[in-house]
Amino acid sequence: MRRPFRSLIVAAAAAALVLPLCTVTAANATPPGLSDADRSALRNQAPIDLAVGSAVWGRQQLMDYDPGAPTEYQQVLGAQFSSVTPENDMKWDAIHPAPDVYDFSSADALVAYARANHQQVRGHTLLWHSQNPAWVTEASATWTCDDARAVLEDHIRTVVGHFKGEIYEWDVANEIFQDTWDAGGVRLRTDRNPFLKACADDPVALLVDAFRWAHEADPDAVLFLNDYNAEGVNAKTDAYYSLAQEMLAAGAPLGGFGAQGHLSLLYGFDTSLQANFERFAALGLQVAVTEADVRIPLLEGETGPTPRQVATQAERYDAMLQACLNVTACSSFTVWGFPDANSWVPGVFPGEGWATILEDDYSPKPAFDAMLASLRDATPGVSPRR
Ligand code: 9MR
Repeated sequence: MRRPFRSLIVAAAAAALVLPLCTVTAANATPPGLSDADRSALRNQAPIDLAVGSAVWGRQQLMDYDPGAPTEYQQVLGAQFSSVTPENDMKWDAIHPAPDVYDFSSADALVAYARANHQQVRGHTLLWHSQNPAWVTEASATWTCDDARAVLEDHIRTVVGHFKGEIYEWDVANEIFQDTWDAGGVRLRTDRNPFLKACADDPVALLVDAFRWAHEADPDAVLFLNDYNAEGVNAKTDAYYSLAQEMLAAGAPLGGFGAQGHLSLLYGFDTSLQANFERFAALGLQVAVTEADVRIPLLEGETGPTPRQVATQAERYDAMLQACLNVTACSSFTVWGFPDANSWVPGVFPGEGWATILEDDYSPKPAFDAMLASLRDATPGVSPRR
């Protein structure tokens, strides 16, 4: 059974453009102007201090955007979400393909789309071991720390400066810690991250400066550390907690900690997410769920998940959202793309899939319904959490 969801989308998109979301603040108030379509939109049910976002690949989805004739995907993105994250468009290989070449074309298209749809933009990402262009990989073989610093400073100042005033949160440093199962255990990625490698003698000094450069280029953006397997209280998040304290003590303009939230039903759910968020919030940081998806191991011969798997997926998405709602420092909750046809999961995890909150025809899955219900319960109407 499918609800008549798609027919509501256009009306919800239109309402999102005209409704001043912050005018209704009383608890339990349902804004009189909200139609059924508005009540079916995540962005309209979220607290006014919580952005609800999705990753989107601007190059593939938004280059042809015409506000007068949006594609169905573009309508859903605008109707449901108050925030967008470039899934790939602001990564080094996309935006800085050659030493003296910056290509902002697809990221600019994404920012223009977000503006037209009254959405905020999460910047992603400035310092990462992955998706670096060949010229970085090649040059870094002989980098001194000063060389690496010069390249990184130019990149951060140029990219953050280009989008100054357009980005509310930046993932400055992404996945900079190894995992417990990596050789050497949980420690900064001084082997695989070319910048940390060149500055392995004092990688924290590089991180502090990376945050400083970003802050100088856009003082209004909140600057995040971001990682996977960083939901609960564990060895990796312990390392982040120590690093955050060290960076703050050194005066770094660190503003947030992001747990990506890439979950799989092959593993259990760590219920310490809220406790983890609370300890980072106690340092004065914002927290966020930045890349939520819940992939399902699909049984051989089956075309889709079992009802039990579907229900468990909904519980996991909802549990992450609940942890965020329960911590007022949680400023954004972002799902990592939709629908399943756009998900990164099948290409990387053979046998797993069905990871997003919308079906390929954009009808809502139980995970979507659970999230919508939680947003409503937490803040009936559009009232704030605090
Ligand atoms: O979803 C992204 C996919 O399209 C890219 O091919 C991939 C390349 O590494 O990166 C994916 O996004 C990642 C994100 O940037 C950082 N956290 C993990 C995400 C999933 O791999």
